[in-house]
Amino acid sequence: MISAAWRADLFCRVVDNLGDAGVCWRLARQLVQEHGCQVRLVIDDPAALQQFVAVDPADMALLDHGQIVLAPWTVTDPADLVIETFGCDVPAPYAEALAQRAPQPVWYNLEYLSAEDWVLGCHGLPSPHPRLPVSRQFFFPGFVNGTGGLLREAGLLQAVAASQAASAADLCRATLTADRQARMPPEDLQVALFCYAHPVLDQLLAAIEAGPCRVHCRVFQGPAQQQVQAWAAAHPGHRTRFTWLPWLGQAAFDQVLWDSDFNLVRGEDSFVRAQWAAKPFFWDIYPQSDDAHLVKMAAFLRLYRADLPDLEAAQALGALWQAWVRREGAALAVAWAAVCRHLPALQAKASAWQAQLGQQPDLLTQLLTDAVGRGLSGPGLARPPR
Ligand code: TRH
Repeated sequence: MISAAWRADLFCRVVDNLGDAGVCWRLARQLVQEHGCQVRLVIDDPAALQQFVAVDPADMALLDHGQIVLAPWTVTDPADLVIETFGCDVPAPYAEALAQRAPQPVWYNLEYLSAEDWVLGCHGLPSPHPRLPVSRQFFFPGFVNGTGGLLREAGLLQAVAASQAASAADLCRATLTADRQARMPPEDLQVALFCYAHPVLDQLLAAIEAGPCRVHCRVFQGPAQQQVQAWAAAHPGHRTRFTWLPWLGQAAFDQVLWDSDFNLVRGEDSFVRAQWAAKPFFWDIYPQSDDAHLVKMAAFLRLYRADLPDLEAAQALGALWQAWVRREGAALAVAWAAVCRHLPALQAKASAWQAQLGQQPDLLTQLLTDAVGRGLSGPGLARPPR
């Protein structure tokens, strides 16, 4: 662990939804909790944090104790470490102050996550300022060595394993004792659903209803929850059981993914958390106007399925993702049934993939190691050991 008392400025522009704020909040929290940084989260729409920060007392404490300070986009006094996320560009007066500051802050542009090959060539490249004598570094998250890795808090994998072992033991006890009725029937497949409102979501629900597994579906807040509720109301005899989740803090959000057998996730942050959950999943990738998301999804699938020994399982998973993204309702039903049949192989893959990703140093460790190499230091602060 690199420990420090650096001041870090994290810049976040909320484009839409929750992911921009979600990634930044996780990063801010990790900078504080694992690296002793004082973090200023410069965010143009702090309301985007409301839903998941305000409901978690531990997260609120970080704000109440001033360990994470929310700041408007007008700040002009740069910290020791500056991270702008997703190409959001710091304000011009801030960049000017940054160029003049001695010692000069270490400045990163933390980019979007992609499994595409070009990421390897771009990660770590400098991006000189067009006007000022200062340069920032591109920092690309990724799944393979040579990229910046993924956000992963210290002890995360151990926490996932302990939690999953405990619920497996609980379930086992519940099937053996009289409190069985209070619990999920063990034959129910636990599905967590966090997707965008989607044209074939109704068909997916119909496929789940008709599929080989009986499902208990926990549906996160958001427009998809309303869509699923409308579907459930229109199908009063449905056998699928639904739980409508309230807004959860990120820790509780993660826990739902850990506790499920299959996760439907979206965007970027929940996509990563599903991989740490080590459960089969499918990705409602954020749609882009030029269909760039299709290329991005194909790159991830190529990597994820590369060493899946069970070819039929690999095909089933790919067919499900493709049917969803291409909005092919009929293919979706076939693919869902196939995925259910191949769940053991897909579960084994999800566990192996999590372990493989866990070999990489986490994103923040990589970023701070790089920053220390570039002379990250704070005025009056001891330079930390390397
Ligand atoms: O919300 P997303 O779709 O986010 C994004 C943004 O749209 C962004 O503009 C785009 O660039 C990016 O996708 C690709 O999905 P994501 O990334 O999974 O973020 C959701 C966050 O919300 C995640 O941090 C988990 C959090 N969350 C909770 O903590 N509790 C909840 O109850 C819910 C529903 C979400």
